[in-house]
Amino acid sequence: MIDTDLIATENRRRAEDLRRDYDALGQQLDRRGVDIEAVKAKVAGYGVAIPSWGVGTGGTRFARFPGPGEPRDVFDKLDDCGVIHQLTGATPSVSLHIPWDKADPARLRDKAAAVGLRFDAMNSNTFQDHAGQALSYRHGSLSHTDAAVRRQAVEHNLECIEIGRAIGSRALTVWVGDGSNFPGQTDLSAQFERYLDAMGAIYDGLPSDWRLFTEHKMYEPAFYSTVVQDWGSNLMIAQHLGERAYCLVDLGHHAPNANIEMIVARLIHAGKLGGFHFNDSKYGDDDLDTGAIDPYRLFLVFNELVIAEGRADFAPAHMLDQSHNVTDPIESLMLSAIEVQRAYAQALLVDRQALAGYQQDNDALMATATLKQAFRTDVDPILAMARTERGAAVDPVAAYRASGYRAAVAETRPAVSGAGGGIV
Ligand SMILES: [Mn+2]
Repeated sequence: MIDTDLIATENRRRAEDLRRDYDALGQQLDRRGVDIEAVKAKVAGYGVAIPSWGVGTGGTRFARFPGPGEPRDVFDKLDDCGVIHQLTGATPSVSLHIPWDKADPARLRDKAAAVGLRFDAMNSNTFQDHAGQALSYRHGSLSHTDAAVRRQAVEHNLECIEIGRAIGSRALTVWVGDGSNFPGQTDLSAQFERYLDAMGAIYDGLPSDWRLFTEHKMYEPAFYSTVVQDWGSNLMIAQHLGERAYCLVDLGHHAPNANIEMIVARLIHAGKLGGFHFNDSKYGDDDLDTGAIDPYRLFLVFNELVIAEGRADFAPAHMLDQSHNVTDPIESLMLSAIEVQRAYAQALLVDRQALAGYQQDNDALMATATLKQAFRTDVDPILAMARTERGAAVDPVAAYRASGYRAAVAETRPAVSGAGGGIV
């Protein structure tokens, strides 16, 4: 972890400027009828989960170029996640991936407590074969034509639930690579029915206080069709399984130009929005850093979430899910968590009353200008003030670099080979 004296010293250097910026923004928001302290309190209460796999260097199907000090196991990953939360105060939980993160549950619990984290949703993995596995997922898992393969995939998911129960998780996320690469390769309807049947067996094993998330993806690794291709299929699954089944929206898993904020609104309407995997993309499922390409879209998604905030039982799970190929993953994840917080803060600034009036009057120009006013507001002082008040860093990347954490862990974590594909 980072020396708290170093964080305090770094923050002291920036305290005076931050106070001035915060007060100026507070006056501006006051003129707009917004209480800056109320916005800050909401931002401070917001958290986004870190995926354990995110702290390793990602890659493409062509290659992976690992950086220094790559985490060797789940305990190293928890150390890195602890640093991210210590410096941002925005990432209180970690989402584990089984079997990559399989370890003694008691040790996992102890380690998480030691670094100030808890566990978010469990992630199963039937999109690749694992050591010691009896049957292959080459041609699918939960929708495989062979009932024995489907059974094996169901058993794996039930094991993920068991591990999750032992470490205090309350949700299972299922994403499968099942689909087809050629027209005619699979009976699209029969494959979906096999998938639903297998998911039903997993749902039956779900503890009563757990939620089950299914994640749609348009393509990849199957390139012609995927069994959970889009939000329509995903909604059918959640409605078929039952009230504890919800849809997860990964921002990268849609066709280019898809109106994701409208998909979010529809899933909210159906009471089936389970949560998000945040990332950004330019061309496809690029897994770029959240907010790197289209921060306005992220804001528009949060605009829908803020509208729905007051709804009963509305508690979507928020997680980052992105691949860091050329940056230090800790730095990318810190900035991405802040980008998510920023979108939330901006969405809180929308003048709802004015917007409703413009919508009622069909004043398209002023309606969209009202959203833009909130989006254009520089909320950095709110985010930084929320961080410093809880002992996190005003400037997390500067504090992280000053700490020398990466060089220090590189001393104890051996360099790893970058050979082979690194798709994550
Ligand atoms: Mn995802």
